[in-house]
Amino acid sequence: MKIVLATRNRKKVEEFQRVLVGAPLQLLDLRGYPDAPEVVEDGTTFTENAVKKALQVARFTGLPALADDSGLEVDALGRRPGVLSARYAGPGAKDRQNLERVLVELGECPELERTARFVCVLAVADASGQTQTFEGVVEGRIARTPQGENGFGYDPVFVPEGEGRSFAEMSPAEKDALSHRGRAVARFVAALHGHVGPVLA
Ligand code: ITT
Repeated sequence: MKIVLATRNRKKVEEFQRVLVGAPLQLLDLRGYPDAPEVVEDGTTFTENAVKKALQVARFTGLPALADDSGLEVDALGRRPGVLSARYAGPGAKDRQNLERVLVELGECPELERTARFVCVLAVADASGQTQTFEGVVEGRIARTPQGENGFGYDPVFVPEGEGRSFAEMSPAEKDALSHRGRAVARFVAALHGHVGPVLA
């Protein structure tokens, strides 16, 4: 089955290509559709935004589409940045600026209160408008300073539960095995193999 990855984030595309190796899918991405419209992410939940992205790309391309809406929820910040993760420091903000804003807002917040989680909602849609979603979550905490060079986004400050290293200090395979995206993709692949649900039937 051909499926279009409905994301403009190159790092997400790389992660999908890694974790979907071996799945019975031919992965296409938006580089092949330069005129695909920009999706306005105005939903208040990851699910709303993921479904919107997948539907718009499926309708535009006429092919099934797989979208990811994801982000970081920091408990001491009332679960922000959440759906605003990509633009927490303002429109067009760079990953480093977003991460610095989280660190500044947390300030001297003690270790035990620096709990956080990454959430990923994957939405699959087909051109007829049917959708399915799959969620993955990884619990962890926010480090005091950025550590490591791998990954993207908030990886240098996110330390998964039970680990001493940030995602950015792990190899890609180590991150994939623990990550919110890895977990959501595992659920998607299980459904694919079981041929369950409207889109994957
Ligand atoms: P698309 O909408 O085109 O997929 P995006 O980067 O705008 O790309 P989102 O709206 O889903 O995607 O925002 C997700 C943001 O959450 C992302 O830019 C990072 O800042 C953060 N994020 C998500 N997954 C992450 C991960 O695995 N590691 C680090 N940060 C992550």
